[in-house]
Amino acid sequence: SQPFDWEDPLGSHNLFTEEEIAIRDTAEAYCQERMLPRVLQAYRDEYYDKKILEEMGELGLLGATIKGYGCAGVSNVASGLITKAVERVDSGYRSGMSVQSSLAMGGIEEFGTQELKDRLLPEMAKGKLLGAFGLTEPNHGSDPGSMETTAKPHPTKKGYLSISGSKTWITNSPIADVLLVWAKYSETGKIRGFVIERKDCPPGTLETPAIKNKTGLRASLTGMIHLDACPVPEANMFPDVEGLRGPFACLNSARYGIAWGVMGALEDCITRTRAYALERKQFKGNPLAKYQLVQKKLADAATDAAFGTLAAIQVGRLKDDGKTAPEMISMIKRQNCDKALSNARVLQEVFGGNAVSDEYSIGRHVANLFVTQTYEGQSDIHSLILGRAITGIQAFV
Ligand code: TGC
Ligand code: FAD
Repeated sequence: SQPFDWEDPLGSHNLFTEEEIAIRDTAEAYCQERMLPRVLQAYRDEYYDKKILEEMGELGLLGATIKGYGCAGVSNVASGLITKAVERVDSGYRSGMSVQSSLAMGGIEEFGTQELKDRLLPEMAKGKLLGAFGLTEPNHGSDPGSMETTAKPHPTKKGYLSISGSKTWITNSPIADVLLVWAKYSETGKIRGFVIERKDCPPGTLETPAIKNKTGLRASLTGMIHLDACPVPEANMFPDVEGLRGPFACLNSARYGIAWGVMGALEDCITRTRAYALERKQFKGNPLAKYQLVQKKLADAATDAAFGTLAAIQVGRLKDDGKTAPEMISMIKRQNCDKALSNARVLQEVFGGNAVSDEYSIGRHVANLFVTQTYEGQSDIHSLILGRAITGIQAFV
């Protein structure tokens, strides 16, 4: 028999290839040595160092599953391991990466013209061009199909469209060079994807103000996108996809990544709580870890982290084989985000008053994990997606 490893209780590392382990180790070394030392101050200052994406680009961590265009072309499990390593440090850093890799680069790779791919993807893979993904609007979050942003033929510029509308809660928008925006095309009334390049937008047609004073995800930049008759070349409209299938195809990859990432945040909570419980003594010099109630909290969290990781590996392998249904991704996104948040909230109790000090990081993870449960489909929305698949009856409306 083998000794029990509390850091990998169900031996998930046995399921990884040598290449996947090497990629994991590279990502973990970078995240622990270069990212972790920055996060406390960044979170306090609500500051996102955009050099992080460039550093990740140098290591081949951006758009990692994409084949060609200077991307690494690794398996979905390897990409999950990268995501988990980043989110072990902070969900905000993972957010910045997910938007760049899965949503912006992934969308261009899947639906963009060859010209857009050749021109944008190599620079995005290096982290030199930064991406954003604008689906949510002030009046339409869970129900993006009702969006009000429109694209219509430009009244004066031939070969151009004119896009007007507002998007909100958009990760990376204040610093993004390339904004993948979803809007209704006036000629058909259908949703289409548009690649908006900041450098080409005349003054006043594109504004991306930051949303300040957030209570979570403070080490990530979030903002709005205001478009006022913004001229966009017709060639920057995705040619072959219309309707919500376009944005949701990008979301399938990003939601899959979140299911992995939050397991990294939860594992960091477990590691920190275990260390604290072994160190802190109450009642006759006993460490907190001696008490059964504290042990149960750790046992619950370690179990959920191990189960969640195994489920993510399984979906990753199916994804590589082209055998995933979107509902599988809803299932692991919902389950892993809910379990990461609920366990982190319980583990927070073990720190007593010290949980309130940001030096202990547990409060930061709890605040971040609330956001992960909310974006890319709030958990109750994923319950309804699953409920629809189970019963055949939709309950959204
Ligand atoms: P519904 O009728 O369900 O579907 C409309 C069309 O879309 C297709 N579709 C999908 N295609 C691929 N993958 C999926 N997962 C798909 N889900 C749906 C569907 O087949 C249909 O196609 P067609 O060709 O027949 O038209 O549409 P609905 O309007 O009833 O949708 C309801 C609902 C609730 C499922 C959906 O709107 C939803 O998922 N809402 C949640 C919104 C959301 O996830 N927003 C995310 C914004 S981006 C973000 O949060 C980034 S955070 C990034 C970070 O910082 O990390
Ligand atoms: P609402 O849709 O108003 O929902 C509020 C509550 O009502 C939720 O609990 C929801 O589950 C519930 N609800 C809604 N409809 C139903 C129903 N039919 N039945 C039962 N319950 C229902 N969006 C982007 O496009 N790009 C980004 O990069 C991005 N980054 C984000 C970063 C951050 C920090 C945050 C907080 C959000 C980000 N979002 C982004 C937006 C995010 O996707 C939305 O917040 C999310 O989809 C929920 O939409 P909403 O906030 O409008 O909530």
